[in-house]
Amino acid sequence: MSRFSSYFLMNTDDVIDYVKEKLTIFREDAELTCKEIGDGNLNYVFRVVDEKHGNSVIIKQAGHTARISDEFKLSTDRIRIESNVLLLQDKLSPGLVPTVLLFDDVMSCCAMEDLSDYTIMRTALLNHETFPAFADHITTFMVNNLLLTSDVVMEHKAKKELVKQYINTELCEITEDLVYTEPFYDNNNRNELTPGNEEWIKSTIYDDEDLKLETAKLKFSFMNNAQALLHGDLHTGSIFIKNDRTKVIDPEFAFYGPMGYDVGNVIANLFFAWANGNANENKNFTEWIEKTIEEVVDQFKEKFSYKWDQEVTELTAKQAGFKEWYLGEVLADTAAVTGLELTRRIIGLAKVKDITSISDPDKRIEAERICLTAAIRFMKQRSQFTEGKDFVAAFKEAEKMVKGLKVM
Ligand code: SR1
Ligand code: MG
Repeated sequence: MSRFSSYFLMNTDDVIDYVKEKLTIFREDAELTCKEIGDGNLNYVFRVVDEKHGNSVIIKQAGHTARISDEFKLSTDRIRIESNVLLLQDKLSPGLVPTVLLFDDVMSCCAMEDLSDYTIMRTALLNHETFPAFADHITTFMVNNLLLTSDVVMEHKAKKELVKQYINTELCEITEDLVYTEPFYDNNNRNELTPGNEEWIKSTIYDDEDLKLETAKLKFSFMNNAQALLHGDLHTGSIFIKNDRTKVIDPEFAFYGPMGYDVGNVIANLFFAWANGNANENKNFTEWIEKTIEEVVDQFKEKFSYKWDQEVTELTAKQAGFKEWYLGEVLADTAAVTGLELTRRIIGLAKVKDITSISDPDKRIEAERICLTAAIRFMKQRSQFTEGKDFVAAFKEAEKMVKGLKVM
C-alpha cells in the first residue's frame, strides 16, 4: 500500500518518494534533490530537481494551519481550489499561469511546472528592475479571467455552478478580517504599527468614522457581489516574471467576488514598489511604475470594453450605456481596493517587503504616510477614479502633502 494513501505533512525526503511514485516526468536513473522554497504565508512549496538531467518540478502542499501563524486553522481544500483555478485560467488566458501536472486530494498537494527561470515580481521590483510587457500581460490575464467568468458572458446556471464550486469560506474570512476590518480598528492585537507612526495612524485612520463607514460598505460588497471568479490575492508576490513573460501563481484565495478586488491589488502593490523606489530616490524606477499603473488601468478598460463587445451574451447587458456603467463600478471598486490593500499591508498583520525593507526610520514613516494618505482618498472618493492618470495623481498629491508636513 502506498505511504501516500492518507494525509501527512511531507518533508523533503517524503517529497522525493512522492514524485517517484506519482509522476512520470523523471527518468529511472534520475538523481533527485529537494528543497523547501516557500516564502508565502500559507503553504509549503518544494522544488525537486533531477541533478543528472536538469528537469524539475514544484510540489505545493497545504497544512491544516497557515505557515505564518497557527492561529489560522484552514481547510486543505484550498489546494483543490488553486489547482482547478489554474487549469481554468490556463484555458481563459493561455500562457499566463503555470501548467498543473497533478492534483492530489488525499495529500492535499499539487504538482506544477517549475518557474525557477523567473523571479518573484516583488523581489525584482525591490531590485528596481522594470518589465515593459507587464501591463499588457496582467491586463489580458484580468480581463479574460474576470469578464469570461461573469454573468455578462456565462450562461447563468453554469456561472452559479462555478460560484458553488469556488466557495472559499476560510480564505475569504482571512480577507474579510485582515483587509476589510482589522486595519481600521484599534481593538485587535494583530495590527502592528511602525514605531513613530502610532499617533498619526490613530488620528488619521482609527479615529476616522466616515472612513469606517465606507470600509463597512466595501466589506459587504466583497462578501455579497459574486461578480466574477477572482484570483483573490493578486499582489506582486503572486506573480513570476522575466523580461518578456509573466506567470500568475497562487490563486488559493479564488472565489466569486467583485472584479475590482484583483485590479486594485495589482495597483496597490505597484504603489508599494513606487514607495520603495521613492524612499531610495530612484526616479527612473518611480517614473516607470507611474507609467505602468496608468497602463494597467487604461489597458484594462480598453481590453475589457473590446472583449465585452465580442463576448457579451446577456441580452440586458447589451442595453446602451450598461457597459459604461458596469465598467465605472469596476473602476470604483478598483480604487477602493487599492486603498484597502495599501492600508492593510501597513497597519495589519501581513506586511510587504517594499515597505519593511526601508531601513531609514524617517523614510519608512514617510513612505507609510504617503501610502495611507492616498489610500484614504482611494476609499472615500472611489467613484472619482476613472483613468490611469487619476490613480497616479492621487499618489503624487499624497506625496506632496506628506513631504510638506514635518515628520513627527
Ligand atoms: C494569514 S494569510 C495573510 C495574507 O497572506 C496571503 O498572501 C493573503 O494576502 C493574506 O491576506
Ligand atoms: Mg499566496
